[in-house]
Amino acid sequence: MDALVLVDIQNDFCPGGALAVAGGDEVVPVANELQKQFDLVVATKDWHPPGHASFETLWPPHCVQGTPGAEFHPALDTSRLAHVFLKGTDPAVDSYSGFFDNEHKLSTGLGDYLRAQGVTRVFVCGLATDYCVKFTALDALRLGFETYVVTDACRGVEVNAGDTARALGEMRVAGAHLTESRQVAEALKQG
Ligand code: VGL
Ligand code: ZN
Repeated sequence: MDALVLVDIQNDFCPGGALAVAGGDEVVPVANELQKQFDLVVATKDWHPPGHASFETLWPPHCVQGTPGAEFHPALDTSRLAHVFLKGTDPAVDSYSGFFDNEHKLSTGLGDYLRAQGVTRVFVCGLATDYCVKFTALDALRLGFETYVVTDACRGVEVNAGDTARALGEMRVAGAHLTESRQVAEALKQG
């Protein structure tokens, strides 16, 4: 069984949002097309309480629970999402991965959910390549899922120039397949 995992395709990570990723909204049509090829699609949401620890250090306040910035991009097709996993809900610990918090203590339930559905391969895309997509893909690999990253359905924050390319390299070295959306149909056939 294959699953598509849509990472944090939320308003605050799109142009005009609180932590905008350049071209973040461009992943939306690609993600919508990709969804049609999967029987199982899940999504994550960055879902911080007000005053989250990360707002004092690394990031401006973003994806605050219940605010418009935390909603999915309005053009994202959410009608086929089997489940939405919330991350970053602990006020003190951040969670870049869709599977675990950054201390690897708290699970979102995504891993168990995918296993229970008989998933062996995951295709990951969304925002941002160099943070949440990267850590989601690395955890998927660590949990034993064959992991594909659909690169044209991802965009990076690029706090430092080159972060996106470096992140893709790290994922590849860790065992992820980097693929483009037009190649996904072929990869699925080879299941
Ligand atoms: C993210 C920074 C802070 C992400 C979330 O979704 O990549 N990045 N919170
Ligand atoms: Zn966040």
